[in-house]
Amino acid sequence: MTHHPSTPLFLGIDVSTQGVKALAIDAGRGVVAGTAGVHFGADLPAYRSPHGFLPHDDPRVRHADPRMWVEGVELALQRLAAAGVPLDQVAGVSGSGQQHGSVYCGASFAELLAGLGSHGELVPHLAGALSRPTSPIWMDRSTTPACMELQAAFGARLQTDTGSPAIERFTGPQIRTFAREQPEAYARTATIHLVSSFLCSLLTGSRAPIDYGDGAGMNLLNLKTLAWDPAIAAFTAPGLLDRLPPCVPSHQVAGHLAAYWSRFGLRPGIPVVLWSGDNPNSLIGVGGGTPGTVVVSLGTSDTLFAAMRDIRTDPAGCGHVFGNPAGGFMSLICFSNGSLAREQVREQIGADWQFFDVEACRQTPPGNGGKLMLPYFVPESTPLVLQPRVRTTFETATPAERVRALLESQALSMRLHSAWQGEAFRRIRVTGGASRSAALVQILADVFQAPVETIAVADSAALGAALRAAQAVGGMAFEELYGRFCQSQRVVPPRPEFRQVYDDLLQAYAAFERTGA
Ligand code: XUL
Repeated sequence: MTHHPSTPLFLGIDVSTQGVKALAIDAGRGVVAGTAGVHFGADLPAYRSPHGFLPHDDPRVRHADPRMWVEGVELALQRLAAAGVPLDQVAGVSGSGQQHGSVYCGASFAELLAGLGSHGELVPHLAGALSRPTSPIWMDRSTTPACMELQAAFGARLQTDTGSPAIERFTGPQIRTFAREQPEAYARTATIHLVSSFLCSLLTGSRAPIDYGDGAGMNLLNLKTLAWDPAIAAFTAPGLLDRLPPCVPSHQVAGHLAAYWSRFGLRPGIPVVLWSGDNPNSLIGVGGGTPGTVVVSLGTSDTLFAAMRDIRTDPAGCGHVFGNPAGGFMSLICFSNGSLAREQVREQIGADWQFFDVEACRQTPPGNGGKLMLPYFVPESTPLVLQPRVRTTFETATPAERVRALLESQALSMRLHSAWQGEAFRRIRVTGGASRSAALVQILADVFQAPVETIAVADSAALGAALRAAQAVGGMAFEELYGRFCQSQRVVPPRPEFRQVYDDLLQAYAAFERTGA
């Protein structure tokens, strides 16, 4: 169906692990004008990356070919135009990249950008402009020695100043590892980009800055000064500060769309707003950019993120702090055993989802007689548990009690491990597959004593990028945009009569986790 916009369109492009999503919004009318997707494995098989990364003998090594991301963006734009979205009506564009991944550009990358389009297709010229042919992505776990060295050199300051302790997938440890293992290639590197700033540079035809949202996922940005930390950068790799683009607020215009992109129907010269990471973009895409809302995404692993007014860091070292594209900061806490654990328990008791999501909690009371479970079927990030192991406070339990023990423990863990933010959560927004579970939604409301809103925002990162473009270029307020694009479907209120039950159970859970995790 052809879309006839009455107001300008804004475009969000999300380059994630598995593929690319392009999404155009008519911000004035509050409608999504169209979306198009590309799956790297299925649509770009020549890159031999069925899951978005290159196979490697060492399972800790996870790299992707950055040309695949660019080709994915081009194909997504073609498909969006083919779907009838009038790309010539787009007035501003922004994007989202999987976080932490880094792209190593040689000196000729600047020339490639300056002459964008004068040599025809972009992708065939990219390889010659890179000093490292592949990019480590967030799934890479091969940098433990670099993390230990950073930690030994800076101790607690690393976390209090950059928002996270040294983390394998974060860009600083990745850069340190590369500079040491391939010093010549590092010496040939003129600029190190994140996935987000790399693609933004290709759109504008000039070196794009990194935004505070994605920049905070590098173990390099000092959140107190909002500048690269000179001492940490110098320790990470020689001459690193000269190789990093500046880090600036997310709402800045990076530049104007290069003429190259007119081949897809876009108007050259439209403003390109800085790209950011997928999690900061999702915060905006689900309407969570204002402090007071906590967003819980219930997927294979569960993630919890929330806007924060001031910088605070997790004393346990599990949660991360990134820049919030709407201003201030945001948390990101990952619970690895999310639906993964829910699936395991459901299989163990041989129940269907109707029983798991509804019946089990009808048959059992809130508090469950103190039955709790530490459901570490795989290694857990929050709290940090390296050896997977499931523990319970009980020896025998009915299937229904087991389900409640799992769900209550998961919700209590979220409350316990997000308390460091010091934010009173006035509402919880849930997304993801398991938000269909009536039981889990009610338990979250009761445990946090806050209303839970279910939202049906598909493609939250791409939508967040489009909303950011509308805010920065179209001059619309985020609150207004949230009202138009991020409405809740259902609101489940907390039941005050169970406040005490869960305050008490939280203490019991914390004690059990301390001894059992
Ligand atoms: C966040 C993280 C992932 C990536 C890819 O720290 O590693 O969420 O951003 O989605």
